Order: sequence, then C-alpha cells, then structure tokens
Amino acid sequence: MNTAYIGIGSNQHNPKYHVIRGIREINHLPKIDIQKKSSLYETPPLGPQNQPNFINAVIKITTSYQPIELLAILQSIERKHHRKRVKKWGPRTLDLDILIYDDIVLDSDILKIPHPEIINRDFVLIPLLEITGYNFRMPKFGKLIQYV
Ligand code: PH2
Ligand code: MG
Ligand code: MG
Repeated sequence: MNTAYIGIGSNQHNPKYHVIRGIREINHLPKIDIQKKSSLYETPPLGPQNQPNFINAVIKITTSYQPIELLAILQSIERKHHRKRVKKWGPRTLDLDILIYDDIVLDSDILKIPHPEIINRDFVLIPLLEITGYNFRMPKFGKLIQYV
C-alpha cells in the first residue's frame, strides 16, 4: 500500500460543497482509503486577484493506484465537477493535486511529484503540516522544520 497527500481547492459555485463532495467521492473509490483530513481553510487567491477566495484542504490517503493512475482518477472526479481548464491559476470548481506520493520523485510533463509549488504555498503547507505534524520529512525538499 502506498501513502499519498492530495491538495484540494475550489473557488466557484459554493466551494465548500465541492471540497466536501470531492473528499467524499475520493473516499468511495475502491482502491483509496482516506487516513486523515485537514481543516478547510479559506484562502486569498494566488495568481489573478479578480476571483473569489478559495477553500483549500489536504487529505492523506493510502492507495494501490500507481501515481499516473491516481492522476487519471482524480482528473475524472474533477471532470464530474464540471471543471474546465480555462486559464492558468484562474477560478476552478475543483482542483485535486497529488502533492506527495511515498518517497517518489517524478518529473514528467504530465505529473511532477512532489508538487513543485508545495513549499511556496501557505494554502498547501498549512493544511499539510496540520495533518503530518511539523517534523514531517518531505521527499526531495527534506525536513521542513526540525525540532530542536
Ligand atoms: N490554486 C490555483 C491558483 N491559485 N489560490 C489559492 N488560494 N488556492 C488554490 O488552491 C489556488 C490558488 C491553481 O491551482
Ligand atoms: Mg492546484
Ligand atoms: Mg491541479
């Protein structure tokens, strides 16, 4: 079994609803079990400012899907939420990003693991650390904050 962390975001049409529904849909998948859920955070948009605030969260899952399969499954859930890929960093009904997958470091065109922006985004880091604890060692980036 593999462990992964998924970042969830929405800022369209009742974003809290999309985040909660998205988590529920992930939990219903046969090869995924949700282990932990962060709180839901309301966050100001990164990127274009003329869009609503986001609701963000992170979940920890165990799964027997391999990373590329997991990506395809998550994209199929995004599509169910009528996610349209219109504009980079623009508004979205549901965004499901693989943040971390075991200790894998992957740098392909369609998928980069760990997500390259994790350490630059408070709306990812804060919910991630809420569920991992501050002693979490992140693949590639190393230990975020070391206890002394
Ligand atoms: N996602 C983006 C662009 N900007 N801003 C916030 N606050 N939260 C997000 O999830 C987010 C964003 C593209 O994926
Ligand atoms: Mg994203
Ligand atoms: Mg995405």
